[in-house]
Amino acid sequence: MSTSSTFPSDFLWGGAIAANQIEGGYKEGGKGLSIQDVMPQGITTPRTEGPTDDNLKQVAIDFYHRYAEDIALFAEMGFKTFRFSIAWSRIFPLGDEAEPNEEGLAFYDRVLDECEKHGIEPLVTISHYETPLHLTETYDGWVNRDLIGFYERYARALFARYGARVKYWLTFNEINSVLHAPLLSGGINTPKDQLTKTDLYQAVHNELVASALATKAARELAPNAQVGCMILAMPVYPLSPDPDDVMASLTTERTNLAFGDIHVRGEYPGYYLRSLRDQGVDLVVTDEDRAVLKENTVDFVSFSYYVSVAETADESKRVMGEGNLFPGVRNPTLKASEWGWQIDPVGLRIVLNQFWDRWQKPLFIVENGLGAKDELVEVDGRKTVIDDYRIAYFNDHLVQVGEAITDGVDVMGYTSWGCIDLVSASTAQMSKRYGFIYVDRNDDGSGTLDRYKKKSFDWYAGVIRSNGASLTR
Ligand code: BGP
Repeated sequence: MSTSSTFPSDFLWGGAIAANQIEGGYKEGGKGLSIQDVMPQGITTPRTEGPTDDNLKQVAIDFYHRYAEDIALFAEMGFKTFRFSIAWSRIFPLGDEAEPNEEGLAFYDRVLDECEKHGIEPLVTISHYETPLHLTETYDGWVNRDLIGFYERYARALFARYGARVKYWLTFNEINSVLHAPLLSGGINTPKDQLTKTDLYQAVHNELVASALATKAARELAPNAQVGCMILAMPVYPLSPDPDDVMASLTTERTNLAFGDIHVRGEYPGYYLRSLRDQGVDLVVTDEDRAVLKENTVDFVSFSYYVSVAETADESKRVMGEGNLFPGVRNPTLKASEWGWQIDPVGLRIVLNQFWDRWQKPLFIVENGLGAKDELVEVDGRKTVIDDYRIAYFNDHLVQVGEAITDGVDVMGYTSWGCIDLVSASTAQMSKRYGFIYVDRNDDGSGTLDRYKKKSFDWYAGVIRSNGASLTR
């Protein structure tokens, strides 16, 4: 049975990517190095001293040179929006310069030209796991308060240049992930096992203040823009109805919810302050920081959603499964992807309802998708992938988005993650494919970089064309 469309007529259908996972051109156009240049295996191994040839991200899928062709393919699917990130080190190669790099700014002008040509609304992430390496090595990343000023200068340069062309902005990708992946998410050079809790939470605080200052800058420089936070959403279910398990799941979930609470309400919630005290964390928070947070709350909340997890107070039952960047207690009722991420479409409806009830802010699903191994085959003389598993994943999740909209949740749009195959963030593999478009590149770097439409390409085009009415329950 197909669903009659519950999606609003202005629903922003599209796809999402991040600069470091698709652009390549890692030293072109005056670009400086970023943390990604010393993370050839993602978060699975410690950073390297300098760039190494085995790093797939040096070329990635060569979007730096093929952006026009790729955006045309997105347009062919009918994208209303395209979420991309700007590589900070293209604009400020070291991160602490006074003036931006014109060649870097000009590259994104060209990307925006292509979006405009096809009537695609850009959705721009200011910082997506690509802190300039110099800021990591010289300042220890976000542990250092100086980063606030460098980020604000960078954000101001973007609003000044693109503010009239870009309506939707996200300040930090999955801002809560810094607690789990300090180098990837916070540009923090100190290895995780040597990082003090105080330094880690100071980095969190510095990012939150920077996020609010970017929102403030957008109000001044791009008054028509809307600024959202971006949270890694991962609903946490109690493993059993035992009240201790319910409390444990609430406590774990709050480690993520706190970031939305602060962005939306402009202050630290009591449970968060208690957790800092319990952990012996002593933060430097100025009165000015408090005022900046309070006065510059977000217009909307965006989030990624891949998995739900469980939680229990009983240590002996804490069997861990894989998650997006950090593990969680395995839910025995759910199946998992080839990478062990548990698949839970209803969890997306739960998150949407929970966030709406809690914050009453428009919600934007800016990442969701299935990382899977694909096989390129030939059908009627054309290379393609018969990815029915991916179609099923998207269909089931989008049906739940429709349910949430019927529940009364204000959902602005949906951008699937990795609408074109790209290098994975956690494992740096090409073989973990998310796209509607196959890119001929392998884990060993071989391949022509040619693009092929998968079966899901036409399927997603149909969903967009029918505004969700073609989804099946
Ligand atoms: C999120 C990141 C993305 C992305 C996605 C899938 O955490 O924001 O950058 O890559 O997860 O994760 P992975 O690439 O590790 O499969």
